[in-house]
Formats: sequence, C-alpha cells, structure tokens
Amino acid sequence: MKLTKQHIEDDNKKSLSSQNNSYNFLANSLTSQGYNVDTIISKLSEFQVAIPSWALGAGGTRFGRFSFYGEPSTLEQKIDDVGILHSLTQTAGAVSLHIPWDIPSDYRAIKQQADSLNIKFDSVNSNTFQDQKNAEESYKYGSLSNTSKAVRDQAIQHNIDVINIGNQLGSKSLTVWLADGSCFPGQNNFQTAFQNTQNSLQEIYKGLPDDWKMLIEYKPYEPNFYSTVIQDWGVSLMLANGCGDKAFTLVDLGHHLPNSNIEQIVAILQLKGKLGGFHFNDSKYGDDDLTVGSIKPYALFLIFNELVYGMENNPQNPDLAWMIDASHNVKDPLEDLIQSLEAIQEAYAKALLVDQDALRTAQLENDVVKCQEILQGAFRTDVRPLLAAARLKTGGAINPLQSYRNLAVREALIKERGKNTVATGL
Ligand SMILES: [Mn+2]
Repeated sequence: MKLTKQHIEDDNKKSLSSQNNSYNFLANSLTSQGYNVDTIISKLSEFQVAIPSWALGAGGTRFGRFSFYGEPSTLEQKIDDVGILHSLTQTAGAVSLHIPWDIPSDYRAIKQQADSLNIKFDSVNSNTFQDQKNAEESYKYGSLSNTSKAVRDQAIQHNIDVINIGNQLGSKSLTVWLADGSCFPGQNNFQTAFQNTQNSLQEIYKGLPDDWKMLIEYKPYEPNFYSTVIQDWGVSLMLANGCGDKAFTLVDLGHHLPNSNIEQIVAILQLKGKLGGFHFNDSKYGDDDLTVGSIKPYALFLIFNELVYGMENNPQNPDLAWMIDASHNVKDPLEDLIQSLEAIQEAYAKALLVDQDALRTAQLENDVVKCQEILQGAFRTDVRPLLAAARLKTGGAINPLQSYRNLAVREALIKERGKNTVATGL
C-alpha cells in the first residue's frame, strides 16, 4: 500500500476552496497583527517527528491485547506504514527502531525503501527490559544496574550492538530507557544500583561514534513500583554529565508524577544544553500512552512554548530528537498517530504565535495579567488552516484523517496483509 501524491491531490479537491477561505481569513488576521505567516508555515514544514516502530500496531495492556486488523508484521511493512503517515501529514519523516525486533536482514534494501518514502532513521532504542530467546542472562532483577557483572556486560553489549545497527542505517542517537529498579524496600542498594548504571552507561558511551548522541530517558515508576534507578530528570542529568558531552536527558511527557511542571523541566535542561530528545503522548493518571493532546492540550502548548523559546535562545542545546511514544488499545494505530501528529503541529504553531518580546516586557513590568493574556491569546487561535497550508505546500492532505478514511487505507492494508497479523516489538 503506497499513497501517491495523485491520490491525495484528488482527495484534497473536496476541501480546497473551504481551506483557501479559512487560510486567507487567518493569514490576513495574523499579518495585520504583525506575524510573518510564511515563516511560520516554513517552520511547521520543517518540523518532523519520528514514529516508533512499536506504535504501528495495537499495544495492549497487562490485562490483554486486542490486535488491530492489518497490523504490520515485518520491518518493511512498518516502514510502509510510516510512509503512509508521512504522505498524508508531511510531518512524520522519520522512524525510530526498536532492537531486537527491527534488525534489518538487508540493510541496503531497507535504506532504499525508507529513502523512496522520504523517511530517515532517527534514534535507535535498545531493550533490556525483557528477556530474549536464548539469552544467557536474565534482566528480571535489572540490566545496567544489575548486581551481576555478567548481566551488566550482556546489557552493555546489547546497547553497543544497537549502535552498530543504527549506524548502518544513518541513525545518529541511541535512546536508553531502563526498567531497572525495585518493587520492595530493601530489595536494592540505591547507591550501588546508581553506580553500576553509571559505570555501564560509560562503557556504552565509549562505543558511541563521534557524531552520535546518547539519550537517557527517565520514568518515576512502572514496571517497578517501589523505586526506579533513573526515576527523574535530575538522575538522568547526573548520569549524562557522568558520561560526557554526547550524553543528554530525554524527556517523555508521560514519565512524570501527576501535575509535574514539565515545561519548567525542559526549559532548564535547554538552558544547560542537556535536553536531547522529547517523547510525545498524553495521560490522565500515569504513563497512559494516550493520543497527544487528547487530555491536556494546554499543558502541551506550555511545553511547546518553552521548547520554541529554547530553540530560539539556547544555541548551546542541540537539535532535539522528537518522537511520539504512545500505545493504542482501542483506536486504529494509524488514525491515532495522525491525531497525535496534528496535535503536535497545532501546539507548535500556537507556540510560534507567542509574542516573545511582548511577553518579556510584560514579565519585566510584572504585569501578570498581560503575561497570561499573551499565552492564552496564542493558545486560543485556531491554527488548523496554517497546518493544512504547510501540508499542502509539500503535497500532503488538507485533512489527513479524512483522506485516510476516504482513501480506505486500512481496508487496503487488511486486503494486503490479512486480518489477523500481529505487530512485533511492543
Ligand atoms: Mn518514551
């Protein structure tokens, strides 16, 4: 299943005049307020988010998994699905692989396939939170932090293998997320677990090519429920600093305790030049892996406001690895990802509308009301015609979700792959 530009262009005809009307109204209004609309659209076009291979199938919960018809079961099919997303949205121009599930059998062929769909290989993800078949050592009691040197060595070697796989595909970063921790008080010596993790990460870091980054992700709890070795951004930052200049903290929106001020975390990490990546999702209670922007769109906007500020004011911070990290239990995974991509672009566009100079002045004058008005004025603007204009510029869909349905993409995938396929690497 490959969507051609012609398919999308034909479908766009149905809503082109309505889009033009909405766009002209918004563009005129923004231009009269002093915004450069072309600059905003260019920035939206440039903003690309990686799709992780595990988000293309139904995720399931610990209570069960209901597979979705026509799921991709091979790496080639996963890349095809990202190609479909990118054709429609023009904003999913990267895939993030999960090893060991996504090891290519033919690197050249996979690279060619991705090239033909205009998809890059973003950060590669290692996995030391499950035991693989025929593995000599078990990660039941941790991986990089394990009390056993043999287990730590196996986990270190796995991460180095992942770097080598990613290197052959053009990836430039390794993302490490550890499930290591303890379920009961007394189970772990906190200091030993931290020190083992630091030493293990330093070993992996030695295997990092010069132009690569190591992204260290944190999470407060789950699958361990008493303590997690890398539980917050402070520990992640300490570990990154302990490795060197190529190691950074990665913030996953869902990996915080309720009501954490995530926008403040990203702001300070950017100031210190240590924010390496960001994972998008949404949640009500914990690490719920819900569609981006489905629960707390204003929080997402506030985070983007800081990210935009950082991108403009913190040259000491590198370009970020952006990725959606979500799971799908009840929705068509591709429809869910289209909704997430739209929510990300929407929050980004609104953040680009924040008048930073006016905000700074209001802050200096301690005009609290004005500060709030500036942020909420940007948030309340309906920017969707700008997003559609950015997509149209490069051949995407005016309304990606509607086109996905009009073009019967899922039906075509089921016909091609069969009903009861199961995606791997979840
Ligand atoms: Mn994540």
